[in-house]
Amino acid sequence: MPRFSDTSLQNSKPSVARKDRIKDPKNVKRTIDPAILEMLDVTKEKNIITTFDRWAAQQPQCQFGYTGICCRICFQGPCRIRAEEGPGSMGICGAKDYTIVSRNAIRMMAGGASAHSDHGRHIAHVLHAAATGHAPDYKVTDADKLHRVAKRIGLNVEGKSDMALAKELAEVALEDFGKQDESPLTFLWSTAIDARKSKWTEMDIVPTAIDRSVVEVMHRTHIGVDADPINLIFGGCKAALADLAGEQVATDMSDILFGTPKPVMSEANMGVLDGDKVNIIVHGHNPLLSQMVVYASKEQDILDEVKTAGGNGIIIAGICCTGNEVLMRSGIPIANNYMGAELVIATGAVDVMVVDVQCIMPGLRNAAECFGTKLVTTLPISKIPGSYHFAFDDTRAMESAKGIIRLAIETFKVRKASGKVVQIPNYKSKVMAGFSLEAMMDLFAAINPDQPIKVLTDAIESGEIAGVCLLAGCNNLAVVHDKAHTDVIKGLAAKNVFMVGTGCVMQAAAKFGMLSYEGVEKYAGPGLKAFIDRLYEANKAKLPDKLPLAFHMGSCVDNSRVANLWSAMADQMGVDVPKVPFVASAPEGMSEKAVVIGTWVILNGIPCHVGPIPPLEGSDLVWSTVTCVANDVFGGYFILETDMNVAVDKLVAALEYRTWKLGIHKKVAAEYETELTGTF
Ligand code: NFS
Ligand code: SF4
Repeated sequence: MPRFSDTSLQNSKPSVARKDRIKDPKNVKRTIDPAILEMLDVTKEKNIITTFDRWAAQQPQCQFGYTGICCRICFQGPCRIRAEEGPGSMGICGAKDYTIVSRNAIRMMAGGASAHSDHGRHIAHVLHAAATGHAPDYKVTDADKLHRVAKRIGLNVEGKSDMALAKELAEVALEDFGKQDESPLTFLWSTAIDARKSKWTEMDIVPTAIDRSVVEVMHRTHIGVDADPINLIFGGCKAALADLAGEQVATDMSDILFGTPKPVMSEANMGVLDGDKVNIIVHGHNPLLSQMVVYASKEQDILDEVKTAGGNGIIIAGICCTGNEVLMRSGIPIANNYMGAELVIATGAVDVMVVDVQCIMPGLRNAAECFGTKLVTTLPISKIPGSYHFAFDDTRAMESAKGIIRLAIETFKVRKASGKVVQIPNYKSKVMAGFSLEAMMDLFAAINPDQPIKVLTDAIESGEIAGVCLLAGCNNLAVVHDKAHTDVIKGLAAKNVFMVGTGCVMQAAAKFGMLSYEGVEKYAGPGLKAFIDRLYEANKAKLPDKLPLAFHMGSCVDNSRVANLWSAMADQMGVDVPKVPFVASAPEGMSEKAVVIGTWVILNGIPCHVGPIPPLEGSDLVWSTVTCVANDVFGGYFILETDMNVAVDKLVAALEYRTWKLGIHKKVAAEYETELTGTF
């Protein structure tokens, strides 16, 4: 039997020493986005501070915090690990580096799980309210999806009206948050494959209620509870699986309420704005608000008011994941990703930026004030001093959304009357998005109607493509904005890796022409190009354009769609997920949500690259647990690597290793006429 030849890339050390990681730290122009570069000149000239200035001002950053060995869990602290041995090697309570690092890490996971799941809970509540007549502006838009999800979780669908079924479904979803029994979460158990479920059960990390898993993390990390790093990390793993369930709830409920995405064309970057129109930016995460603003912008009374105000029309554009939600379902353009939010305001063309929750920089308020933009917060848990607060009322959603648009129309009038010139950088790229799992399967079904997913797995087994990579995550100025994302995408494309993605990385891809066929022509290796062309040829009649280089699957909660994709691949191949040639990369990961997603990606058995190094280096034990031991236990592990070329090599090596191993298993199974091994 041949041995796998190149193991040099299977190591857990980042290739760049800590002191050399932040290149050119005081340079404010840490981006390759031409629109942001143009706007940074404007903010500099006008003396307006943006996140790019604040990053430079924070350099150099504290190395205790950077490596995770600062503890502030009780206020005897902060305690920092300052020595290898003696009293300085522990916190005041005696906590060692590994306890401090793992406690901090799992609190990040709990934060991420809370954010995603609370978002999911809100949507489940609204579905319930819609089904019981309390939120009349929302309805079941995708009854097929409602039925599919209901059947998946084991509800009897016969003879029930859509509304009755929606109510029942929402109730089951809501139970997953707070039930008190010991049964697994319905929204986790109804999607994972059996081999993963046994693994998680064996490891005792199966969450029984989403909220409880978060509370348990907060409890066990209180001073003087859990000090065992492995036990702590396993507690974090439970919260991570709860997060996956919360994301699944968010995705399923959003599709039912607003429709399951299908391929759609749009555009990305600041050039989508138009100074003669009323410009509204939706920024944040929850489609309950943004989708309603989109609906409201099409109402006749609103269109008439825009006209009367002298507007040439109305533009809604998105930032961050709520932008992804409305791009996927309504083709709403992308103005920028997380890091560009203040610079979009600096165009002077934004009349209202309306936000809900998550990844909304408090610094936006300053930019908004300087450029005459009204920053509008909408939810009780997310307010920013100095901004406007318009309480968004689910029970009168359309009226709330119209109120926000009317504020934009008023601001537009003031902008026009003042004769203020706007400066909109002339950059935008064509985008194809809308690839829900259903849309992907539909593409595959045009080639193989009986077993659509086999189109993807066959392409891997034949060597046409090297495997699949999930591109996920945020922006982080520890790397050069959008450069890390685009470098990873270019590198993987050249190596024939099929890419799906979510979140702010997809907005980077969108801005740089990688969500259109232009990206295929420029960057795809021959196998990947042949595969994408073949998919297009089979689906030509129903597609609005040629297919893109990377397939946009939605917002960050829609990573659940990607988990469903690899589960479908594993199922078809008859193996556990760690055998599937599938990897993940968050080249610019930053948020607690990214930490928790990365964790459940690993628990699913997928190697996961993160570009900026998370605060784990302060404990060798924790570092080797997440980069090596995790692989033995779950089949997934973190690849923490700041050099994007090396990261691409490591990701491709991980895919090649899996394909090689799968080949061996197949050979053995054929030789001995046995089943493929179900373990890894
Ligand atoms: Ni995900 Fe999407 Fe962007 Fe990161 Fe923030 S918006 S939810 S957390 S920064 S990708
Ligand atoms: Fe220090 Fe322990 Fe308190 Fe942390 S919990 S701040 S290590 S005394």
